[in-house]
Parts: sequence; C-alpha cells; structure tokens
Amino acid sequence: MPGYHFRPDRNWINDPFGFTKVGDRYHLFFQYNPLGPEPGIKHWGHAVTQDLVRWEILPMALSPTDGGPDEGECWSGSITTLVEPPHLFYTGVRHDPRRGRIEVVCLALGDQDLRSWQKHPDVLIPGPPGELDTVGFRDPFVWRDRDRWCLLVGSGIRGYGGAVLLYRPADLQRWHFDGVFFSLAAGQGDIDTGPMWECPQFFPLGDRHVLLLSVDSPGHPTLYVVGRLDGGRFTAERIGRLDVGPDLFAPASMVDDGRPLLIAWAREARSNDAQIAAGWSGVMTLPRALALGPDARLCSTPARELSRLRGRHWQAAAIGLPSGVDVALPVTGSRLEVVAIVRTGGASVIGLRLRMSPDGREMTVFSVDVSTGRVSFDRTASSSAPDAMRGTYGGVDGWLPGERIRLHVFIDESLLELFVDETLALTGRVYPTREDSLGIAAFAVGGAAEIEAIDVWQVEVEASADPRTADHPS
Ligand code: DQQ
Repeated sequence: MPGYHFRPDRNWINDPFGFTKVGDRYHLFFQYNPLGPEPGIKHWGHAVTQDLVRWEILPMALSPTDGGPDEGECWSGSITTLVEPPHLFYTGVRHDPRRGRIEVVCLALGDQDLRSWQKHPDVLIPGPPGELDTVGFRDPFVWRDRDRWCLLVGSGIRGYGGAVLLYRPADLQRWHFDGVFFSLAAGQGDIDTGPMWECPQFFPLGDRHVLLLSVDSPGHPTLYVVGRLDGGRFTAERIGRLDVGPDLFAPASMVDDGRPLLIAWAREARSNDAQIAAGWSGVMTLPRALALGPDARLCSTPARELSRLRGRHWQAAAIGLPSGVDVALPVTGSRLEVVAIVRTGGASVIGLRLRMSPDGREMTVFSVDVSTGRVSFDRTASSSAPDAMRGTYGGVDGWLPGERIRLHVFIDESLLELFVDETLALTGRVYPTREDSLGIAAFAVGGAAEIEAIDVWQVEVEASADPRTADHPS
C-alpha cells in the first residue's frame, strides 16, 4: 500500500478535481465510492492539506439524490471560489432504460470552508448541444478569463475525435453553448488523441495557456496542449504527453501564486479481485509543479514541498557504471526518494532497476535511451503475482539528453513516479510480491557511464505525513 501518497485507507478513489486554495489550506475533491474498492457509485470525496504533504480527509461533499438528475452518480467537475458563495459544477449521471447513460451539468453552492454544499434545484446544462453529434458530455471545468466566465465540458465529435465544448454564462446559473473550444481528429500523428476527452483542465502559463486532456481510449493517455487563447478559441502550438507512463489519468490543476500545480489519479494495474482483496483502489500522485520549457514543452517536477518528507539520507559520488553490469546501491527500501545525476559517457542506454529482489527475479526497469530521449518503464518482471499487469511503456516528447541526465524517483510501495531532467514524468504501478524486493541498481548499456552524484532519502511517512482518515458518512 502506498504510504506517503494521498488516499483513503479503504474503498475506491479516482479523478481528483476542484484543486483549490482557500486561506492557507489546499482543498482536493475526488471521485469516491464509499461502499467498496470497486468503481461502484461515485460520490465526491473531500480532503485538505496545508503543506501538500499531510492530508486530512473530510466528510464527503456530494452524494447522489434519489429522483434527481444525479440519482445514478455524481461524476467529476470543478469548483470556483472566485465568487460568493463558492460554486461547484459537476456531472450528474443517471441511467435511462431506453437512452442509456444521461450526463448533465449540475451545480451546488458551498459554504466558506467548502464543507457543505446545497444542490441547485435545476439542471444547468441538460446535455450536449443539439447541433453536434457528440460522444460523452462530462466533467465541467469552470474558469475566468479576465472578467469573462467560461465552462469547458469534455466531449468528442462522433466519427471525428475529441472535443472540448465552451459555454458562456448569462449569469453563473445560466449557460449557453458558445462553440467548440478545441478539437482534434483522432488517428492523426503519433499521439493517441482518441475519440473523446475527459476532465479538461485549463490555466494560463507565461504568455500561453495550457489545456490538459484525459483521453477516453484503451491506453488512456493524458495530454497537454500548450497554445494561445484568442477570444473563445484555443490554438495549439504543441501537443505532448503529460506523463509517458501507463498509469496517470485525470489530473486536476490549480495555479498557486503563479505556480501551476497538479495532482492526478494513479490507476491500479492489478485485477479487480486483487483490489478487492487489498480493500482499496486508486491513489493520487504527488503534487507536481508545471513549467514551460523550450519550444512550448510542458515540464513536470515534483512540488518543492515534498522535501519535507526526507528522512534518513545516503549520498555518494563518482560511481562508475561499466557497460552491461548492474551496480547495486547500498540502500534499500519501499519508500524512497532518489536524485541521481548520471553522466552518460559512451552509453547508449542508462537506467535504474527498482523494487528489485536480491536474486533479480522481481524488478522494474526504468531506462533512458541516450540518443533518442525515449524513456521506458518495463514492468515485465515487476511482480510474480499472476494478476499484476506487465508490459513495457514509455515515450518521447522531443526531449534529448545532454551529457548529464537528472533522474528523480519517488518509490512508494506500489507507486513509482519518475522525473527526467525536470522535464518528463512517468507514473507506473507495480506489485512486487516478495518482502525483499527493495533493492536499487544502476546500469549502463553500450558503453560506460557514471553516476556523478546520488542522494537517497528514506521517506519518513510517520514523522512527516499523518493522513487522518475520518469515517465517511454515506
Ligand atoms: N471518471 C469520472 C468521469 C470522468 C472519468 C467518473 C475520468 O466524470 O470522465 O468517475 O476518469
């Protein structure tokens, strides 16, 4: 079980949203099934933190109402505290025997602590605009462009590809469709942009804007689009993968004093039965800071607040990595932070083996191809459990290594978060079965490399993170 990442200690969570700061407290809402570790019926969970490290779970914010437009489930949405009272926009879901799933935009009004919410009696937006043949209509994201309010809704155009729909208000309780904000034809280019986009997020960054999209396709990639906002339309300059690993989805963003932050859902990569046996499913990534890199690339780094988790420390310098040899580090653990500066020398690939058993039968391999900048995550041998997902994942995002590569790794039991050169991020879940799958080794292939400097910290969960889990009334 992850120790220093945020999650309730039981039941199911997915999609964070409504990431916002009020006074000195950050709030995070999330999809929560209080009845068990399966998707079930989604409610809105609620948690707060002052330091982005220790979270306190508060009573649930929203539950379905019998006979209401959300009688099926309360799906994802967003919150604004720029008005009084705070407004919460969410997806009301119900199931109609003839029409199937019906998704509408609903509203609730909150108190100053964002703890209790009164549902607005009317449906705000009863469905997608009649003039479009859409696939899906959910996850309203509210934002203000100077003095103009906007609501983005995740959707897709049948036979074409993903689309974000724009709504404008007469007032915050009456919205009209104002056109397609952004869309892309599916099946073009190298990136899977899919048929429908969930959980749009939008924020300014420097002189650009950033749109985050969670693609509703089997590989469920999460994309960033950096571009320019012109009136009611958004034009892309660069599209990339927000995270090149297999398990990050539905990020929630906020701008904290000019610093864009995100937290995302780290999905499970094991069977439903294994999740039920564990008693919990889903976990949130660590908070990440986002910045614009060269050529409008979106760069991810762990939020600086995470250094508070650092406990026992080991460091070393000038560790040679002969080609084809695993160099085991004299430090082990299932909750670690590692920062390594690797001089690539003559190597064609450098990497780390993580959560490795002494006999090497269980291990996860994280590597960087020095000439192409491709980052790979190989979990073929991560677990001997038959129901843990295997495979090799990864990607490139136009990043090319220089002479040195900075690897920054957070290991938290089954959750690995990897950052390369303060640019690329990769999130993956692994489920080693052996208690001694705790080792780390470094390697180089195709020529020798060197770890110029390395720091490893044990992450001190008890001392630093104290996630109190209150009972969720249902
Ligand atoms: N999860 C929610 C939807 C959203 C999806 C349902 C993304 O609102 O589109 O739990 O993971």
